[in-house]
Amino acid sequence: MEERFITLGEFIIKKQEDFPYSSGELSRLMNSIRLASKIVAQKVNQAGLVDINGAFGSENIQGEQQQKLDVFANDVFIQTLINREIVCGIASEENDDFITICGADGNNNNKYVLLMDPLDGSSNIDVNVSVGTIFSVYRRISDSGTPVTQADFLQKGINQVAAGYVIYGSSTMLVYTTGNGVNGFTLDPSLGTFFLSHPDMKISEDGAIFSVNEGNFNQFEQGVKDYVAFCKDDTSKKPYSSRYIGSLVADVHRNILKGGIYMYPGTTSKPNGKLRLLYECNPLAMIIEQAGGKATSGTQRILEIEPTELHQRVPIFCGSKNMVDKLESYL
Ligand code: AHM
Ligand code: MG
Repeated sequence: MEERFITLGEFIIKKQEDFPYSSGELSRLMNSIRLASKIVAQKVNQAGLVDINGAFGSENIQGEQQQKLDVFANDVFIQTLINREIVCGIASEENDDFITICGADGNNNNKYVLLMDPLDGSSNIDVNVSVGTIFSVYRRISDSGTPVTQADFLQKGINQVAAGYVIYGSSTMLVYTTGNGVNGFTLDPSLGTFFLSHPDMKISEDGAIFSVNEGNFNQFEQGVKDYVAFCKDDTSKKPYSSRYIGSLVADVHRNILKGGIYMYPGTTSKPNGKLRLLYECNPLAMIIEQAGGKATSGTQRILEIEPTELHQRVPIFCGSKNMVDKLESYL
């Protein structure tokens, strides 16, 4: 079969065959994410009908409560994983605390935990702009058979076994890595099947796009201000293009494909910025590094930060390697 016709399901099986002694748990986990993302994609595509059906979070004309989409996405991912008894714990940006999962027999024998932002950028739904799901998988460090602990989730990003995102855009795409390159799959909605569309994704070393919320400019540290000024400098060459969707997955996905830098720096009012280390920064940093790029907090490689709390925030600068190097030279 030619490569362009490989489905995500086939790809997952093939990956497992490369490791004949694997238990297949990670494959089953990826298959669950594949299923959940198709369900969420279908719902996101109906979002434009909310004026007819009743806005998410409000009552519809039948007097039924419409579930908010980010809550819906959270429930779908959690339920899919619980039903298939694949992970021993889940932490979500939507939940204050992590969830412990036991099998039907009450055992906690599964070895992976999943962390996720089930619907990032959900405020963009109302204006028909791309949103995404971000996920991150770790091997538990507590003993198999015991309930998971917070320490299972507070691991450095370098320990990730897999990471990825789903972008619900003009097409739905699932992009993921298991630490051996990055592959992207596009959903054919007529078949409900993801096909390998972007094998071995690489981000170029140089890029011409910078993505940052310049509304916060006055609150950036001087080095970030100077780097933004460098990006706009047209005296020696064409200035870089500014592109900021305000939907993290979409901004990062574009920069991976086109070359660029994404920045969410600290500000005077929010010194650690806005984005969460465990649900957003670590998985995207793994993807970017696996694609040949770089991700830093400005002082440290994102993947080497020791997490201290589930909802911890960190500044992030990520994308094309030479652009991130240049940014660092200003800090
Ligand atoms: P959310 O997790 O509450 O959806 O917020 C995260 C989003 C990202 O998708 C995006 O990059 C960022 O917030 C935009 O923030 P801002 O509007 O401050 O630029
Ligand atoms: Mg988010």
